[in-house]
Amino acid sequence: MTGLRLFLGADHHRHAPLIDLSDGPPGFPHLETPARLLAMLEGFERLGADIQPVRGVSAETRAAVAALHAPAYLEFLEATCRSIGPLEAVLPTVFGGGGPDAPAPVRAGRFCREIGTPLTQGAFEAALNAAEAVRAAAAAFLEAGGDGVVAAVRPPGHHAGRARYGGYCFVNNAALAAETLENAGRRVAILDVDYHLGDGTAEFASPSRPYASLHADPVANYPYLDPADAAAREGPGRFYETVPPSASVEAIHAGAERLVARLAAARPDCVVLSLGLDLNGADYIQDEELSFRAPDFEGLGARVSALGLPVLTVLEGGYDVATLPDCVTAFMTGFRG
Ligand code: OKP
Ligand code: ZN
Repeated sequence: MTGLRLFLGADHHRHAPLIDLSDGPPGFPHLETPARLLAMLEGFERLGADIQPVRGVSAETRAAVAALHAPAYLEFLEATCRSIGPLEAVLPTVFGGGGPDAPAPVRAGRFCREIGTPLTQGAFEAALNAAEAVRAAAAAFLEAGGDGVVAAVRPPGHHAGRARYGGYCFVNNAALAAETLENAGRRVAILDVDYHLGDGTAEFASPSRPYASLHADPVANYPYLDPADAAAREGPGRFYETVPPSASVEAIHAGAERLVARLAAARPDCVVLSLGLDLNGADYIQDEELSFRAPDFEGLGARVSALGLPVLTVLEGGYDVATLPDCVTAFMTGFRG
């Protein structure tokens, strides 16, 4: 597959959480690992992609992240990560309490609503480096157009809100990509095909920056939203397609087709694709196991390409390391023909 250009957040391994307490104690080996990005890269390598490693973070990217997220939130992340030793982690212990001088785990509960996302020494560094790779990808996309540009990054971003982290995410990479393209005068829509609703990205959506998401029920699955929470429902600039646990592969493809048509009707001139590969029913992340499997991503990619618009891709979830390469090749085959 020619012309496929990846911008790799090469410092991603600085964040390697060990224990995943998402389902409570005793926890399981954390799913959001460096190995999962390597597995996705393996898929892109099979497709002959040109992989450009991006290292560190520039002052421009820091400023762009500061324009996207709340100052107090970024200060908390930076200071807390600086205080963490190697192999240590910070998880929230108290939710919504404590003052500015409270211990880090208490402060964490002001910015996070769950205990599955450990802050590690390198979490902020890795998230900023992902942002750097996203901005490099956006610059290449603005220059070349087309749909061959991918930001190959972790940690993922679509659960990160303006002032909150969680769901393995710290900086909203898709919103950052959208903002970068908008600053260059583009009209951007965000399409998210991860198994999970991107509640963080939903926070950054508006009628002028529509967000369309295909996902499992966000009340029965992470982010386990309160049904009264607006993010759980469609609204101005938010288009949702919920996949029931019993959905056939054909029904999932049809859902993607409807969603793409609705997003295209909002008339963006380009699309940021949040590409999660965890619709794969072999993925341990699923609370409601779908019948969808790696080869079925080809049909999903084909539905996305029906947008007929230039697409800048940003990677999100996908945790089944054994089948991730096949998920990537299948999706890209359908997507790029
Ligand atoms: C991040 B992304 C369910 C565990 C859920 C958190 C999931 C975060 C998903 N048994 N843990 O959207 O892929
Ligand atoms: Zn996901």
